[in-house]
Formats: sequence, structure tokens, C-alpha cells
Amino acid sequence: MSTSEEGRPAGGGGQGDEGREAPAAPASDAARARELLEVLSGYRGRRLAVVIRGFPDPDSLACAWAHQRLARAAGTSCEIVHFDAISRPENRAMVKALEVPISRLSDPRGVEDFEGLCMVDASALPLLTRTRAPPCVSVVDHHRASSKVDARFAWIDESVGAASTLYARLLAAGPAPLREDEDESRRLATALAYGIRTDTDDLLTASREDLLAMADLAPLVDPDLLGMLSDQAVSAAAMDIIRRALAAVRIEGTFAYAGVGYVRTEDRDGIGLAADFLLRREGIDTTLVFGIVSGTFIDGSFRTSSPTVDPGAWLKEAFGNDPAGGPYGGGRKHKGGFQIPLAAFAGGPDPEMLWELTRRTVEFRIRQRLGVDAPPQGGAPAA
Ligand SMILES: [Mn+2]
Repeated sequence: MSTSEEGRPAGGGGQGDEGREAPAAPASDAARARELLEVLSGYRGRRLAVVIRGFPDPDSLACAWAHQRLARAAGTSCEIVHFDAISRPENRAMVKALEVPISRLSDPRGVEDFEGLCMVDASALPLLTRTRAPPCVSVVDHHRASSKVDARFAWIDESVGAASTLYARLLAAGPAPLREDEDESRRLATALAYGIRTDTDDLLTASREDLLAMADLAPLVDPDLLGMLSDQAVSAAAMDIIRRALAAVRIEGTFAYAGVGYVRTEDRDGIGLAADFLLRREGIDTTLVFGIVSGTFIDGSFRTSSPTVDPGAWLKEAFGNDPAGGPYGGGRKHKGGFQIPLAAFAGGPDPEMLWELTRRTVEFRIRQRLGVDAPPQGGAPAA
């Protein structure tokens, strides 16, 4: 039912995809746009939401906004909703400066008020497993699906660096292309360009498709705004997390990992920044940084510059599956992440001991996965 245009099941991972040709023919973009609009037009007069998974980032925000525009072109209104706070200051700046029309649902069960959900930059919403979530209408993503994708429209293309590239193509091929003389178009184009930039390390890892989409957006992009968003300073909290990662880092061959202790929800993205930073160390090609976020779950970021390491597969092999059978995280070419709930262990009587246990367990899983037998020498400070 939910196969992508390439004729492969959208949910089927497994086979290597490094050498796959990008499906670039403009005709098939037009066919996809038509198909998505037809599905969306079936929801006229009904409540539809596009849901952002996890902490909203530039790619997911831009895609959700583009999706809303496509829905409007189909005569359907579609609300953009998210659950987690926007933790990174530059992402808050993006929402504010570009006026991204989002609203936060404090309770996941809020989705029960909608008649259909659309997913962007993700193909599953684990948070909603305990809700009576309405059916999934569409999925547009560039991550390998970790489970079967059940949606009326699905387009998953792992060859692109950002889902914003896919939405830029859908918009260009659809009935409501972005226009230079329209304010929303220019702001949305800037958001999509920012999404592509942030997901491709400032275009360093961009694919041909990402660059082509960037070129198409260029005439509409506000360069001052894009520059302002890209130049956001690293927050003091993120600096502190990077410092803690440097102090605690352990090295096994070309692999560096560090536990950074407790991290506030709003500082969570410091973990990813620290993983990025450790990757710049000479002789290191893969990093994992983890901490306890909001006191309730273990959160980790995985980065690799190695062509042979698959972040999603690596994390699954190291940490296994959750009780529902799904992996704790996932990833794409160069980055991945995971969240493991502390469940009843959260908020216990001894936070220091809980961190120590967490750190030692995660490090044990890492070393087990690396095939290192003896624990490394020297103790890392319990941050
Ligand atoms: Mn993305």
C-alpha cells in the first residue's frame, strides 16, 4: 500500500543505498505532488495536523510549514503541532524571525482531536503509541524507516541530506509554487534553505538534489535572515556541555564517547553539539555523547564521518529494542540519536548514583559493541 515511487517498500531498510541514483526526473515530482494533494484534498473541512517528532529543528519546521502550504493548495487546513519544547536558541530564533505558525500540544493525547496526522522528517511517532492517534495521512522523510510505514502517501528518499529538499521539490512541482512577490513564500523559502543547510553541515555533505533545491530557492531566500540564523552564538549551556564532554571523553581507537551528566530539556541540543565537536578531534571518526535529559531519559547523539558506519544500525546493535519492539533511536548517513526512558528510575532518591549507573551501563554497551573487553583505565569525572 505504502510504496514510494521508486517501487521499493517505504518501510524496507536493509539494503545498502550509497550508490543509488537519486530519482530526479521533474515529471515524477509532479506526479508525487499531484498524489499528495489528492490525498490532502480528501480532508477538506476536517481537522488535519502535521506533527513534528521530537525537538523541532530547522528541517522539520520548514517541512511542516511547506506541508501546510500544500494542504492549503488542496483546500485543506492543516495545523502544525509539536510536543517537545524548541530547545535550541537558534531554532527559537528561526520560529520567531520567520513567523513559523506552530503550536505546542502539552499532552500527546491532544492528537485525538484530529482526524488525520501527517509526518515530516520522520516516519513514526513513538510518543503516540499510547494515544488513540488518528490514521497517518502522509510521510515525507529522508531517514531510513525503522518500522513499516503505513500512510496513504509516503515518500522516503535516503539519498537527500534534508527532507526540506523533498518539500522544495513538491512545492515547485505543485499548484502553489513559491513566488518572489509573496511574503510567506520568501519566509518559507528561507526556512527550507536553512533546513537544508543545517542538515547538510552547511552544504558540506549536501547531495546533488540538495544543491539543486538550494539553487531553486536562492532567488526567494532572504540572505540577511539566513545569515543571522546561521550565525547564532553557541549558548553558555551548550559550551558547558561541550566542556563536560571534553573532560569525560574516552577513546577506543577512532571512537570517542563521553557522558555529560544531567542536562536540562532546553539545553538538550548541547549533547549533539558536543558530539559534533568531538568528531573534529584528530584521529577520531565516530563519536557518541550522552546524558540524562530532564531527569527522565537517557539521551544520546551519535556522529560519524566513516563511510562504513551506519548510525541507526550501530545504535540498535548497542542498545537493542524498547519493550514495544522498536529501536531506541535511529539515524541517517552521518548522524543518529537515541532516547532510553529511565521510567521508574527517574526522580529516585540518589541522582548521583543514578547517573553513575547510567554512565557505566551506557559505556559498557558501547564497549561491548566495539568489542573491547577490558574497561578503559582512569575514571571520568561524574559530571
Ligand atoms: Mn532532517
